[in-house]
Amino acid sequence: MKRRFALIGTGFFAQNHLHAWAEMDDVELVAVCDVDEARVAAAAAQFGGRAYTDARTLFAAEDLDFVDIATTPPTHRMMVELAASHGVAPICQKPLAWEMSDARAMVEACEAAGVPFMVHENFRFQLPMRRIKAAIEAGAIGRPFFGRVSFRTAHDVYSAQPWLVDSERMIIVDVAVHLFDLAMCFMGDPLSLVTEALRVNPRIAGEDVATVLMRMQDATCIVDASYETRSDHNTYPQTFVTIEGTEGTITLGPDYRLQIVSGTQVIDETLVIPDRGWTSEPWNAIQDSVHATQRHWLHCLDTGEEPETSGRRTLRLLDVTLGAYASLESGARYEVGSLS
Ligand code: NAD
Ligand code: 89V
Repeated sequence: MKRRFALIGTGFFAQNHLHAWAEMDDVELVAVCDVDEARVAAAAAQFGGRAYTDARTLFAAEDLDFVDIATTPPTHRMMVELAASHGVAPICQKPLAWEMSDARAMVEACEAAGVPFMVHENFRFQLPMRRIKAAIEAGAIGRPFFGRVSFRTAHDVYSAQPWLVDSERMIIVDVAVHLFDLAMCFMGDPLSLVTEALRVNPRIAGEDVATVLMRMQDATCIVDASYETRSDHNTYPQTFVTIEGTEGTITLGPDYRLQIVSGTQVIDETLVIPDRGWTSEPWNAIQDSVHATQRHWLHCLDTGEEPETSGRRTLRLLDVTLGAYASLESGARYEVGSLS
């Protein structure tokens, strides 16, 4: 049975969603939507589906099993609530929302409508991150007690995502949100955190360098991100990870070098990201994770399992993310859950 779906927001990153969906023979793209007529026409021409410029018109006209929402955060709540009101299951891009109240409303709308809801948070679905998760769950390093999840580059992110230039809140809610999810995936939920951040680039509105120290149960984890880190090797958009445990250490370094020290055993390998035909460096690991994320969504629709990044579970991630700003603004430690 093919699941019928629509994609809303045929902009920059949605191209990866569309390519990944096009690989799958158990879904049918019946419609695409964007307020930008040229963009939606191009998407329909390349990937198929009827083209709409208004989401309400689309939902009124189409019979859908799910909708893939790839717009920017200001429209996420409206789109998710619209989907839920039509009994259509939404998967929605990150960050889910810029306010907890909006995120809660989306989760409640989907639960009231009885439709599954997932956030397209794909960093945890990157191949290297699945390897790290599996090694930790297999007990390879014992109990983790220290972590660092780091994303540092001077890449010009603004050319492809110009909406980030004027975002009053930037690298924490757009990048660190991914890193918090990885830290929580590997080490569990934080109890508290403290944030330092600043703006280095005078031409943007928000913070572009941030460091967050999180306190987990019997562990600490540093999450750090920068769009102003100059080096001789631009590793954008790679994420580096260190997890230290009572029996060993896992390190993910530049260009997917993974080292697992487990007791006296050392595994050193350079991971190879599958070439999907439409993927290309430097985005290939993220593009491959888009496919994995979307396959997970379909698996959950088939089995009824709650997605790893369900809307409900993402409320905790958003509390951490917005709590990082609360700590930055107060100068004090943030007790996780205070905003929920
Ligand atoms: P974008 O601006 O390039 O694309 C968004 C599209 O949505 C635009 O074409 C816009 O016209 C359209 N749109 C806006 N309002 C609409 C409405 N009411 N109805 C229909 N269409 C509407 O943005 P982007 O850089 O592609 O980012 C989109 C989302 O993807 C953001 O939330 C961003 O954080 C996220 N993103 C995720 C990843 C990742 O998964 N790793 C990477 C980059 C961006
Ligand atoms: O994946 C993302 O959300 C992008 C990136 C952080 C890679 O620049 O915005």
